[in-house]
Amino acid sequence: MILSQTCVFKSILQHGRCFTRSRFSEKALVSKFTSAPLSSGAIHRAQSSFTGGVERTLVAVKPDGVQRRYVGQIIQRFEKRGFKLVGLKMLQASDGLLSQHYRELVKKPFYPNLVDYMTSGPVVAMVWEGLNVVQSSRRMVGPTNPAEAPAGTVRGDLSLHVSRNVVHASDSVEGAEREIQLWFEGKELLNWECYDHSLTYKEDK
Ligand code: IDP
Ligand code: MG
Repeated sequence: MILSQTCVFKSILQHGRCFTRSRFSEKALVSKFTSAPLSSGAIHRAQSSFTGGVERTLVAVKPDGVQRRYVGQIIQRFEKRGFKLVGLKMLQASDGLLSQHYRELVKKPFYPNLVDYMTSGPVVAMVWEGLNVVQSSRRMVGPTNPAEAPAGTVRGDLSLHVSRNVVHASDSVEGAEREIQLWFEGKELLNWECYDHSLTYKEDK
């Protein structure tokens, strides 16, 4: 098993080397794995040759999603769509973090229950990057109330009740930037180049 994994890994490395010696040289690869500053839209646009619409968003698998072992499925949906994972961690959210994250909701009657829910177990927080990722991920996640969420959305497929809706996704570009800064340190976000970039994007001339 270990031997075959090693072989596959070696073959990927060898393939990467001969296929893309100039574009993906080891030196270039290493230089791409630097940590990204948080407000790094401009940096990303500079590194990519397409312009506009490249965003980052915060997606978090909430404690019910983690307990129900949906982390892998949720990650897979974003990977399959073509988005790039640039940050990932599991953490126990604190009351303080949540009061900032949900600052518009602190006066709502359901807020205490929301905090109990969100602190009931670990959360898996992620930052995804790509074209229009904020709006697209909201559509992939579905409406807040799973009863209204269409089949095919994360909430529509995996949840039933508004107080246990499995996943969070930022609702605007500005909100995403604020939330990413709240949940991640700059050094926890990686700038890296996807080998399949040209298969998912039409590059500007
Ligand atoms: P969103 O997660 O779709 O952006 P928000 O309105 O920002 O929805 O609410 C944040 C979270 O608060 C929801 O995902 C859900 O967990 C919880 N929540 C919102 N409305 C209610 C409610 O009426 N009852 C219980 N929990 C709610
Ligand atoms: Mg929200």
